[in-house]
Amino acid sequence: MSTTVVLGAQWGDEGKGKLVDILSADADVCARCAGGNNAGHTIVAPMGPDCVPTTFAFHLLPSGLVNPHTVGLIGSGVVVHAPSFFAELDALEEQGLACAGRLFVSDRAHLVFDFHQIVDGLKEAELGGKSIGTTKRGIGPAYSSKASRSGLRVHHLFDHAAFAAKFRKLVEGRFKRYGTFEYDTEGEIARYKLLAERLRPHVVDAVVYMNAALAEGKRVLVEGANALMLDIDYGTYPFVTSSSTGIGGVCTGLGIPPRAIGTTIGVVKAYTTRVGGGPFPTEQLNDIGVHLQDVGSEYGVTTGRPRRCGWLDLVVLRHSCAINGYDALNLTKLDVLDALEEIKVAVKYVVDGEELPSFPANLDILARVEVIYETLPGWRTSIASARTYDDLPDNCRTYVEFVERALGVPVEWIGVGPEREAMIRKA
Ligand code: 2SA
Ligand code: GDP
Ligand code: MG
Repeated sequence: MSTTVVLGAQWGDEGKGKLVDILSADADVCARCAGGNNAGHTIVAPMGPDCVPTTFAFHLLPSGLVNPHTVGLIGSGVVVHAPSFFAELDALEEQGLACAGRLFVSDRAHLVFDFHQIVDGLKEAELGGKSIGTTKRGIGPAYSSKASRSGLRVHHLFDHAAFAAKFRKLVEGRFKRYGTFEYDTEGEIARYKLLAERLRPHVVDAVVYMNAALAEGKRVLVEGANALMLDIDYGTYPFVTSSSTGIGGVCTGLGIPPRAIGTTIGVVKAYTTRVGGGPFPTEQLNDIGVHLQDVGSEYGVTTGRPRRCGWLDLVVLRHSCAINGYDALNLTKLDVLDALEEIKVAVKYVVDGEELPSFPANLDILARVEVIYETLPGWRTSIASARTYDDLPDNCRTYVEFVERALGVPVEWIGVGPEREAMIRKA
């Protein structure tokens, strides 16, 4: 099967971008299926004749574009903020990545407008102390427009009069709900006339595109955005994003049948982070949390917000494995644990003296769990230069194998640093 899927297994920022970059060396197409420019995927790749390590931050565009021969496709399940599309494209070109002729977007993808972003902020303000902690990129409001069947899609851009009428109605609806806010509706309509022409050469019927690619035997890499615990159905609702970030979103977001999917790789950070609000049972609001944040440079790629940090959580990961059915795992940022004397891993949740059989749907129950940990010895040495599994110290391999055994999924990739070459391939 020619399609490989990379999905975040926790609350995001596991290091998906780095694996996508490595795998796209062998991919003809790298496709995004869900989310929007809320994502932040970092890649550190050698650029130019001197191979200078260069950091790229992708938000809406597929990270596989770092490889000059890989085509990027933004699928129908993605929500697209057109000005951000071009801002990101221009920034990549400035960094020396020529993307002309190899970036496409589905005509069925929904559009995110600036008023969605304003509404995102207003909704968060309404929630006060119970806010989601969104990226304020308009993601939730854009998916709301889509689900309530009043959204505008990429193809709508190409009938300007109809687009303008629908756009005015959409903005009016938001004014009714949130009160009139400052927004230049007519100015936006005029701006989108120009954006439509700029976007036109990138627009494709992504169903036709993907199915032709599969029929021709092209190697397709699907880049998951956000992660399973932020999934609209299976995450810690309502502290989630508004798309299907798991394996189901791959088929709906790209218009491909399940049988087209070959390998699914789950990306698992060797500890856990979360950015934004919501429950986080293994969070460490202490020196350990601060240490993980400092050593792991845990700050949002899109918003710069500090990420909350804690121990690895096998209850979360079992839930994630059950839904996404990973064939293999990429354990990332193992090097961040280098200095720790001992490392804890959550193995079960107990409520009222009883072990919970699974990750609970009800956040009130989740708030009451006692987390039971197993403690493993640290390795107290740098693994940053390890390039084979045998280079890793014994205690480090014990940690990897503990995770493998607990989840019943092989760890095939191990990240030991941000750079492309800092990845061990475990046979
Ligand atoms: P939204 O904006 O509606 O999708 O926010 C809803 C929740 O989803 C979380 N979310 C994220 N979590 C981790 N990483 C994300 N991308 C950026 C990054 C985040 C950043 O790579 O660092 O820069 O802050 C991401 N995008 C959305 C969000 O925090 C809410 O909890
Ligand atoms: P993504 O959203 O899953 O693509 O991850 P992000 O890019 O938001 O965050 C992951 C961060 O960790 C980025 O700064 C990466 O460069 C970095 N990173 C990825 N893998 C590793 C690793 O194995 N070790 C270390 N130290 N950093 C890594
Ligand atoms: Mg990220």
